[in-house]
Amino acid sequence: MKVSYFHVAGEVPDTINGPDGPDAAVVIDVLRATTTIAWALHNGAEAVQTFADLDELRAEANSWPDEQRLLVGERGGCKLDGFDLGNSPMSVVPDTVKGKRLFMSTTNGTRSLHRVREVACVLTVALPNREAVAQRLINDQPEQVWMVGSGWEGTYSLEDSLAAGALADSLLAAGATVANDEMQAALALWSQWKDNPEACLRIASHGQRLIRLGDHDADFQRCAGLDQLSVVPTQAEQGVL
Ligand code: 3SL
Repeated sequence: MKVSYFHVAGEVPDTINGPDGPDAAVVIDVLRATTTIAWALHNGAEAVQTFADLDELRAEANSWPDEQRLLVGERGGCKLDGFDLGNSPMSVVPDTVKGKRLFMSTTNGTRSLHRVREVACVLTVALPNREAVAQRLINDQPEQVWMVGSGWEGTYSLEDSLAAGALADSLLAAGATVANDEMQAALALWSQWKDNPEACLRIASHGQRLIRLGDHDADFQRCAGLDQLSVVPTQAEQGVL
């Protein structure tokens, strides 16, 4: 297994859907979309359908029975007007999400999912389900794995690199090899912060943005909690795309 990392959707090579493209794509948005997805599925959501475009989201959600759906929307770190939930992993508690289909759009994370949508196997990962996703990849042994961060409006993000390094660390221990410099750098970042990932999330520019927006202590703790969940969000099984 060869693992590569691309910081944002815009850096993913156009060969993604050709013969040299990956067998598996893993989308990362630590703060906070892929953490929210992992916790929502863990807490009993029936599926999480993601959308880059809000009109498409509304059209699809409207075709679903009202009592079986939740609209999850965030822009600029804040909940969207008219949506049921924002993008906090603290809001997707069992009483709210159990049995519901989540229709979700966020500033950056759902764009990265859109970019990799045609890859045969699409997964999402965050720190809480890092080891579960690693074990799935180790079992399935895709030849090429491309991890794709979400960043912020096209720019690099520290926390997504951190999680790419965390996932790669587990994969390398099982024999995977590194295929690009971005992956090497992510591994170095993980090695620097693995004893205190929450501190890394807090100094990241999007962490600082969330702090400026208000009290997000619980979100930071939840997003930094390593290997707590066994859920493996996939396009095929939970409609995550
Ligand atoms: O950019 C995104 O997709 C979001 O995860 C950003 S936020 O953490 O909800 O502000």
